[in-house]
Amino acid sequence: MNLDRRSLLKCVGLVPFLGAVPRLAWAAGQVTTEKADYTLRIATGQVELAPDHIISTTLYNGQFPGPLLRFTEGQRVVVDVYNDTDTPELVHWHGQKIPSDVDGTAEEGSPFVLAHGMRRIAFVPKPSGFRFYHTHVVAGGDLNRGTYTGQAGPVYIEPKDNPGAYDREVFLVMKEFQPAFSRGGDMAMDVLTGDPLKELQQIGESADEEAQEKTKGYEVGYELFGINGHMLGHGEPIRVKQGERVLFHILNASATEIRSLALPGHVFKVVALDGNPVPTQAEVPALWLGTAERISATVEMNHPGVWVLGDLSDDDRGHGMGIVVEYAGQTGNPQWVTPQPFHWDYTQFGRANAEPVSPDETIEMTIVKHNAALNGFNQWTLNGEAFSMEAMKPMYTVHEGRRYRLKFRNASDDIHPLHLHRHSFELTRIGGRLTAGVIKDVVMLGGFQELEFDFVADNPGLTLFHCHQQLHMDFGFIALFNYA
Ligand SMILES: [Cu+2]
Repeated sequence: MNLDRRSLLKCVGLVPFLGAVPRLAWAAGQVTTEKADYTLRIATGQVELAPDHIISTTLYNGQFPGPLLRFTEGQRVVVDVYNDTDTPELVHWHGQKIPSDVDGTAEEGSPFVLAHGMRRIAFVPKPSGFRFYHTHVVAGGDLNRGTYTGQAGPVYIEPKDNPGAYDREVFLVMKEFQPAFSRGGDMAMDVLTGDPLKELQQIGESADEEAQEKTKGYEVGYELFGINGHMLGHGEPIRVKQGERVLFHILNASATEIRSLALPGHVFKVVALDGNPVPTQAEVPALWLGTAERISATVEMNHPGVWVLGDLSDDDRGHGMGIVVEYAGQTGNPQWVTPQPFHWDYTQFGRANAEPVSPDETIEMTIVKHNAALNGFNQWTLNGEAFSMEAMKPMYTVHEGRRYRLKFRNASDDIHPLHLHRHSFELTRIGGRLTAGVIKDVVMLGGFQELEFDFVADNPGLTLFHCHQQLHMDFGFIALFNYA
């Protein structure tokens, strides 16, 4: 099948790197006896989601999530990555402004960590805040590859000065396991503010009519769900005291899904999105996170009891997507109360009435889904072009120092978590509203909606843009940016 051929081609494409990779690793050993700050070992291992649900997948250091890596902004870090698996791997440092060769993507030219090989990676971490690391290989039709595995772990880059007013930090990594293909078509979720645009619906309808396949392509569903590698009710609860202020750092490490989180009787004060402090620390009853998004939020523990901190989806929570919050001295079964319907609006965290800065240039991308066009998988095109992993051709050339506005037009009903590598961007328009000051590296684009964000070309080198939904990325939803 096409997929196998493609992954084979990728391995063949590796050959030119074969000489370079060991030399780099060796050179590091020769020049210095510097010890690595961290070692990551990629290998198959087991995760005990619950005593009767022990799963096997690829992990970092035999655990899920991978170890919390704490870096200091601006202080160089050395990470040794060992790959004990039979296939080449890539570790991507998500949300960091670092060079292309260490960012960890094939499209940007980062060398693979070869099967049963190692690579020493060194970079200066920035910007500060909550980031993460994860594999960046193509999974295609192989649900044992890419972000379907357990290869994800949190990174916290300590700022030079820490403004956080909280009693303690809790890191939560939301993740599904036991993926399987389904062909039911995915459920459209009423998550984001803003209305669908007629014009985009019409483009989507024409694509549907042109498609040879009348059914929608494969989607991925999951059997088991968990937070920090434990199904709800298993693993240690989060133990809190009345009056405490807890800072949660929440990561959606899903390969494909959008997640939500609520704690009955409590509100979240959002202090940072994707690790970047927000201009307006709005309080919300629930959080929504697209694939790879992070939210840092404080919660005042002022409602004693034993509670479920869980996903709004009854089905997913029922299959494990939650964790127990237990106040000191409280006992009993954890309680869940479904909150009122709530739409996620990024602009509430922006600067009120702010006009975004004018860009030097605007690039428009129209996103179209071609039902089941690739062996039963949906194909994705940006302005009519699906990215080719064989050609790896840059689509846009940017000039250092210029401010670019990317305008996305989504002619599909899917929500897309759009991700730009090696740069942060500022939201300027979403759901029909102007905004400023919200700095992110992933943002959800609603079905048949438009979205605009700006980025300054301030980190020369090949730069990958893609949808973080693994199925979308692997089947065309990628654009590569080159610097002039
Ligand atoms: Cu997508």
